Amino acid sequence: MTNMKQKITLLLFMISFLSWEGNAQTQFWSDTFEDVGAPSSGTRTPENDGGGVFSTPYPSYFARVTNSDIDLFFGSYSGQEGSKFWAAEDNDGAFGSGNEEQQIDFTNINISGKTGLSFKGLFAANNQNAAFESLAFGFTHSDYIIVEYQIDGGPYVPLIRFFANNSVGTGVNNKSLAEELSGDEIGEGTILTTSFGEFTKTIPATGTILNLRIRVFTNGGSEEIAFDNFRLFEAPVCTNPTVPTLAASANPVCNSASTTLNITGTLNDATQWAIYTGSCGGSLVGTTATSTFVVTPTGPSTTYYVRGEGGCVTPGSCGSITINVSTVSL
Ligand SMILES: [Ca+2]
Ligand SMILES: [Ca+2]
Ligand SMILES: [Ca+2]
Ligand SMILES: [Ca+2]
Repeated sequence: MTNMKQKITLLLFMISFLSWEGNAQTQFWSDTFEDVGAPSSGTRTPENDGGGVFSTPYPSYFARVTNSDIDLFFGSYSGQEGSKFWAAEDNDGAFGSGNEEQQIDFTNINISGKTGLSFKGLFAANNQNAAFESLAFGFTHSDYIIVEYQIDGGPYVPLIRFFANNSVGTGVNNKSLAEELSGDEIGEGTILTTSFGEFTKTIPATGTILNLRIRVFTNGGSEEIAFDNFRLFEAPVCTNPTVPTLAASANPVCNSASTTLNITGTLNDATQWAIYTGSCGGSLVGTTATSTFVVTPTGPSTTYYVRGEGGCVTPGSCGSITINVSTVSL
């Protein structure tokens, strides 16, 4: 019984591993906002980086910071990547009227040949004292975080947006930024807190050059916003091999003689052709990455089964050929 359980557990493990491998996500870009290697490629261009005329800890700012650089209503942010992140508070206090919205552009990110794109980022905000407004509740403006992407000079498309979740003027998690999912500038999704939370969004597009931008609107004290560790991932599509057609340089062959199998097909993402006898996936005779393979069939006939294997592919059907062996002794 235990043995059977172990076998089932092993089988389930192998199945989950195989299906995970098929959808493997590979990170190809990041901006950690640390001092070195950020962003990993392309260019980060912030509208401002600092606290206006003030010295640290900034009371109002749009800047790449550590916790000690900024004057927070609640102590400090937690859960950031590394030590530095980007933070914003009271943008017009720092940079003057008309600068309530501050922006960072992340440009010239190469996505050529990449598929299955997705974005991950860490976001945080003050959720302690009901700081943020939305036009949807009759206030004069909306505070927000909006991340958008653009591919090959096309229009900017929203990726993730955060707006105030209600108009209750006191208490934790009131007038707090939450993910906006319905288009009404009211956040009803996950509420941002003082501990960075990770959000993932798929980018249902492909192209050559991708630009990201983040727009942050904050115009009051305690309207404290932060973000960190933006990343882009690809999940390469795996293309299975074609089912090959087989021919032999000689058929029938004499007893103990060899013949060359000619394999006509396309490996795609497979790495080699596997040649079997007995059945497809049966007894492995050998493998080749070329289009030929020499076999020595046994009489009265031997059937060879060939399919592409290796890499990300799931082994499928075989092409087959039966080689007859002449019984005439020479
Ligand atoms: Ca503050
Ligand atoms: Ca960081
Ligand atoms: Ca909404
Ligand atoms: Ca505001």
